[in-house]
Amino acid sequence: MSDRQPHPLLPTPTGLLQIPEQAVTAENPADPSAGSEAPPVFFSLIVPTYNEGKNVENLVKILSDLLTGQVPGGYELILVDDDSPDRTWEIAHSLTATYPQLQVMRRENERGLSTAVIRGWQAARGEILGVIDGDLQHPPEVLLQLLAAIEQGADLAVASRHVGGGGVSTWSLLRRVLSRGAQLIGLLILPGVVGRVSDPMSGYFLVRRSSIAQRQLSPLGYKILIEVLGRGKIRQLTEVGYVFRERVEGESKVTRKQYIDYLRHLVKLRLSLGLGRFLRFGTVGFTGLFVDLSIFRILRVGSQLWFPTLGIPAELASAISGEMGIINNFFWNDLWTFGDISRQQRGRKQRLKRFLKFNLICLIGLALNTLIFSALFRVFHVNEIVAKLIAIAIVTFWNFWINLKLSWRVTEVK
Ligand SMILES: Nc1nc2c(ncn2[C@@H]2O[C@H](COP(=O)(O)OP(=O)(O)O)[C@@H](O)[C@H]2O)c(=O)[nH]1
Ligand SMILES: [Mg+2]
Repeated sequence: MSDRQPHPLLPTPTGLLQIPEQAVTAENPADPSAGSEAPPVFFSLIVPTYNEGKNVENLVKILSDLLTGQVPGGYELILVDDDSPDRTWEIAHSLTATYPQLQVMRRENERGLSTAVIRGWQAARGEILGVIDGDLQHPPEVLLQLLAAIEQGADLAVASRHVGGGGVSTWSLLRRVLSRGAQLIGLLILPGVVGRVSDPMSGYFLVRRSSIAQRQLSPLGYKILIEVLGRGKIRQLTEVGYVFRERVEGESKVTRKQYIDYLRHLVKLRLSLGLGRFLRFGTVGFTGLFVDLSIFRILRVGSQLWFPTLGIPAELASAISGEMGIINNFFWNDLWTFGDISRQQRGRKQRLKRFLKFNLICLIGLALNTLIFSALFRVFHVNEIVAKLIAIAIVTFWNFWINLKLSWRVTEVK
């Protein structure tokens, strides 16, 4: 034990959840009257805790052994505890005498993992801001790889369970399915945000202060990474694989509420980021459905009126009306859904190329639709309307991605 005095507790920032452009340092104190003497550092790592009393000493020791001397420019650990009944904050506070790079914030007026992380970042002195769980489920060694990625220019370095070297140790099938299901829902609601990383649920990452400073953050629940991806300015992104370890001490705080908060968070972000490309695509799809059905009806009824002896066979009518639907969808998608991209690929030839690709993709989509429908309906005996809806949902998603990647390919833009 050292004979140093423990630091005072860090005051909890209040007001908006916004990270200052300039770190809180001696020259730039959060509260000028407080007379902070702390120098700036390169890296600030936040550890959110709630009832982690049994983990905290071990964690601080491991992190300090790992990082001390390894971070040019220095680092700090900020433990943000929500006034845990097991007094995690008090245990951590007593460690600050031994570990001068450790700071402790005891939050008494706010709750929740994501806001705890942001409050920690607001008080941080670093240029690089990070977060790691306080229960040792995130292997600390990976921090060195994350730091290296940042040094190589990444704005955001994410520890991921779903890239090479990553995994989830001994999760049950149900837990894996739930986790992937949550990811899929995220992809549907916020493809441009959730689709940027393989593991959007990760709570282990580093981000440049400059990428998130001055942005008004307002997360809900657990998934702070989604907030950072959604509202930050992240140009370069690197993922590093890690295996999510089992908990040895303490217990998980995840309850059903976190799943609901996650959904609410997705919707909230979606609304504040505006109607995304995918929703525009879905809306256009609806108009196409209307065009297809109306023309089909007109052709069938009309053919009986005009050519009572000949008639237009149902298949022919369906093919014609289907193609009209496709043309309708192309028109609106080119103008609206992908308008920003098509305006950069002008010219009739370019447009025709996009149209032909779109057509082809829609036809493949139709085949896929029929296949999925038939499998669900005949093999799994799903109700036919439900089977149809599932098939439409999957194919819409597929159509969207393939069209984004092929028909309106961004890389073609110089
Ligand atoms: N400050 C704070 N930390 C929290 C809260 N909920 C969870 N944590 C911490 O966040 C980390 C991850 O939580 P955990 O319950 O282990 O999530 P899981 O690993 O997904 O089961 C742990 O360090 C928890 O102590 C909270 O409401 N406030
Ligand atoms: Mg955990």
